[in-house]
Amino acid sequence: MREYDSAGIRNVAVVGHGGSGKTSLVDALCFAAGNGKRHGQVRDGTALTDHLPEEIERGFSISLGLAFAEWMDSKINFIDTPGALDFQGDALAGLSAADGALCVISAVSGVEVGTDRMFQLAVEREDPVLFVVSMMDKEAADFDAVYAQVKAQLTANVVPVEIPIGSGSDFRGVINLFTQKAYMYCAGSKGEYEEASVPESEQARFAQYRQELIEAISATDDDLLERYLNGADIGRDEAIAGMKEAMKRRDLFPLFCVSSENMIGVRALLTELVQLMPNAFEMEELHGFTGSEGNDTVEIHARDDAPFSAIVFKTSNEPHVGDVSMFRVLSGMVRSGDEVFNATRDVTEKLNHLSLPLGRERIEVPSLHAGDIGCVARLRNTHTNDTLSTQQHPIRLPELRFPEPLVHFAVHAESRNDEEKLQQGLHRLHDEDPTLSVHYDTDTHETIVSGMGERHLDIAMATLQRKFGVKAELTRPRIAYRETLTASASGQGKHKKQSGGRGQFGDCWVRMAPLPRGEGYLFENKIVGGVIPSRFVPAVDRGIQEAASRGVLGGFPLVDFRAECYDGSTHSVDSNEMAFKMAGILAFRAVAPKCKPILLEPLDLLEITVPDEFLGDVLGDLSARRGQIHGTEPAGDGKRTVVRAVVPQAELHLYATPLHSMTHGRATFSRRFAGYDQVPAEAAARVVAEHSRELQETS
Ligand SMILES: Nc1nc2c(ncn2[C@@H]2O[C@H](COP(=O)(O)OP(=O)(O)OP(=O)(O)O)[C@@H](O)[C@H]2O)c(=O)[nH]1
Ligand SMILES: [Mg+2]
Repeated sequence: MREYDSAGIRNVAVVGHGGSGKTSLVDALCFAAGNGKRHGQVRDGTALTDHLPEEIERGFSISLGLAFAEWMDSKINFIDTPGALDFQGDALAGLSAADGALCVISAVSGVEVGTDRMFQLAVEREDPVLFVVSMMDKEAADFDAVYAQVKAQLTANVVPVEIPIGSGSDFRGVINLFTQKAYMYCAGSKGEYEEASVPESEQARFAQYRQELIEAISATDDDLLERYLNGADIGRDEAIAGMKEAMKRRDLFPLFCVSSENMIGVRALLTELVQLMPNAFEMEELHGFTGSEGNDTVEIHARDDAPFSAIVFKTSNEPHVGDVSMFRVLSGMVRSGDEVFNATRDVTEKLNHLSLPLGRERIEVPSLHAGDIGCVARLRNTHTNDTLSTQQHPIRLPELRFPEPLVHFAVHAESRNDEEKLQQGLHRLHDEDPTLSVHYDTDTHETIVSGMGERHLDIAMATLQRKFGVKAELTRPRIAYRETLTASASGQGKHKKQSGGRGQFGDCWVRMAPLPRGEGYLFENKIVGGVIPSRFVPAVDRGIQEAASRGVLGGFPLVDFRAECYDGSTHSVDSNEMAFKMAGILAFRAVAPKCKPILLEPLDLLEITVPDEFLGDVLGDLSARRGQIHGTEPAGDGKRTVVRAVVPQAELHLYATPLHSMTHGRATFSRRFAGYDQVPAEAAARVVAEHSRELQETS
């Protein structure tokens, strides 16, 4: 394997809507370059970057996949990302490791929701983006229509650099507008082509598109524009250089076309990726933190002679191997066997068997240069988002922020003996995929697993079974209702037992009052004159807390109240802590019902970005879910509105599904816990009845 330094490396994230042909294209590109040994297919499970059993079984990508192609003295690292929204965490991670995005659009389906989303994400990251129209061999393929859609829906700055010759089963070549040549492909080969002059029949289209391209490039540069207006010709190399610079500023987005199936346009695309995508040396300098406090910043350049630094952008757990960390070297060189420093966790790690990932394969290499992407197995204490550097120059990079989870389920092992394995497995899955998270809900006593969608969690359960042998089931999570008081009252709790032998005596008077929401519980000892000996007062407190944890309305914990113990009496022989705790319980049971208790439910704050044409539907649906709209404001692009609403969690289970169908998948939302509020009386009665039935069934 040849070595490449940063000037010879391109890091390209392949993004787009689900099923647009990303994985097939990456396979075709690597096969054409000779790095893929066969022309793999998604449908028979042989595509280079779809190799997980869950991916092969379902026929789509679930996790990011890495491969590379060596072309024109350069190495192009491809990061194939999943298009499905459920797995957008990996698409984000993939973009974060790349210097440019290749956005794939199906020639049949055109611009879709996922195309829009991934394009916006790439632009937000200030990456150059190159569009590819895929599946040109399909019968309904329509290059011109897709071009028009991109222009209307994504960016007016798109311009074709290649146009197809023929379409559907007649798609047989491409015309490159830089070289002004036609490339006619020989079907069934490794994508070899013959160069020819532009056929007579295509001359008119060619002339029109060529003019459009040269005008577009000239318009981005004053010198070029002046020469163009003076009638000078813009040469091939000048046009390419102009396009590359314009792409870096996101002033232009070139458009290409391919058929991965028939290997047409694939080689031409490799050439253009080398020519137009920035190499790793051109990476914008990054800023990392140094120093023990992490408050000094340092510039990071992709130079081999700089101190080593790398960012781990993905971890995957492989059977018989363990955790494999995939990282991008940001600066410096690293050799197999080097000891490096993980400044994020303050541990040293040894990088044994440095490798280059190529689909499921890993090719061992003696060293990696700045700018390259590599992987290493079995780091002891390194996770996704950690920065690796050296003890002499410790560096940390800002963490990539993953989206908040959108759906929550309770998870149970089918067999009770597997509970521990389930917990371990779930935590391993979280290490692989930060958008999947796990926590134990102490209110409802359930383990909650959260993710980006139903399918995300279903597939996580399949992975759990395959990798950790645990069969688990997902159920709708219980809602963590609570109770609280709305009025003050006082009363007595007296525990007295005299049944032969030593008796029990505890007696207290307690006043209870509501506290503001979120204040919890406060106990005040107002006993004067020792009517209850001070050693027994804490027992009253404990009794009240124990009773409060079981509530008064429906068995939910009662919170946000103050209890004041202000009177009582004692017995010189029969009083003890147990008896006063009982008295506390009895006082709570006597007083709390008099304090007008109410039921509280947890609420989430939703932030929904919705295209204006669906705003009415979304608002109507929110009010049907008992949501309170806190505000609406136009999103930056003038076509969408951001809605903020507070909605009871009980009304939000799987909200992603109805929102998706109401808006044809064009709305996005985030949610986070926003606090508790009173449940309206009618709904409260229903909840209480249901809960007491459940309690009876389980007791
Ligand atoms: N005829 C034809 N079919 C193609 C071509 N490229 C991809 N396909 C088929 O389209 C389907 C989707 O292709 P993938 O490569 O899996 O698409 P993807 O973008 O990776 O999809 P996700 O991983 O779900 O985001 C598969 O069945 C492919 O065989 C092509 O050039 N021609
Ligand atoms: Mg795929």
